[in-house]
Amino acid sequence: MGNELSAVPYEGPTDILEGRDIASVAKYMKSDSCKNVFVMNGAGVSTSAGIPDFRSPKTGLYHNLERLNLPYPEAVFEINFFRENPVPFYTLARELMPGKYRPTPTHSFVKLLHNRGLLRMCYTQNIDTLERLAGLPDEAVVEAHGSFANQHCVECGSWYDEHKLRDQISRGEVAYCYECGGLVKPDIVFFGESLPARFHKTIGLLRSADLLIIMGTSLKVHPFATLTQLVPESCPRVLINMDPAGDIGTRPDDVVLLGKTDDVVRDLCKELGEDWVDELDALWDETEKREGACSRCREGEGSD
Ligand code: CNA
Repeated sequence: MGNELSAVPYEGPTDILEGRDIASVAKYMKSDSCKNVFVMNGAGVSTSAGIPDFRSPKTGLYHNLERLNLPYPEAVFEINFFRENPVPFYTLARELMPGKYRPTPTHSFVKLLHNRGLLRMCYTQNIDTLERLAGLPDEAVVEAHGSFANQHCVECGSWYDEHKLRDQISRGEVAYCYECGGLVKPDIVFFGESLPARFHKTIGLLRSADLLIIMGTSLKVHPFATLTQLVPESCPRVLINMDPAGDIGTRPDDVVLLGKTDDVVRDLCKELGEDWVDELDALWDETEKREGACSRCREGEGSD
């Protein structure tokens, strides 16, 4: 946490884009110069699915955690606090657990980038697995803060059954390891834990970025937020968010598009062409059929 950069907006001419607006971004995306697009997602891409983010005033999780009796809001995602008192996390997990939520049009936009052969990698801070439910293959996503897709004992590392944990979470019961009796938690990354190896292995790819699209994040959690610094200086960075974030706006080809991600990506698709809008709608329609399934159920290995 912390280390925010002070953002002094750049007001000089652009280098790569014609302008710092949505039409210029679309024009660049259609050009031969834009082949490797990277996406960074935060909680704001999932709020329209009904999943609260952390920091939005009134609706964010941190605002609504009083009932959990925490010493401070971040404690719910701290491994040492979890070892002492797992109940607040399990209470929250019941609300956040995947299977209840449908991907948003913003998730379908990322799938559309993939279908068009533009997406090189989608880095997400979200633990809701909605990128996968939108149809992105595993190799196109890095779940930088882990997900509910796997679960292990925090003491001995033994695997725990996904369906059993889901049942226990939905009943408000804490799960304990079959092997050593330690606490079980989904493989989501808590403050104080390392990010998955795949995050570290893939971040070098950002050096090849022609475009970085950052959506629905306050860019306050590190090291995730530092990904914005790893693309070349010449790579346009586009922030789609309700509020300004990080240092986006300080480089000549930074574009800040303030608004709801679902609305802005639709406007961007309109600029890209009618076929983009049609495909976006079709991809989002498909997500309705996938709603409500957990990963094993989708693969036909079990039932909810
Ligand atoms: P955050 O700090 O709560 O910031 C969210 C940002 O999104 C804010 O700047 C909001 O203004 C903005 N926002 C909210 N709704 C919209 C919208 N519809 N359109 C555009 N912008 C919007 O969340 P971050 O992701 O930056 O923080 C990182 C944390 C949040 C990670 O560790 C996640 O694990 C964690 N988180 C994940 C989920 C999830 O999986 N869906 C939910 C809540 C928190």
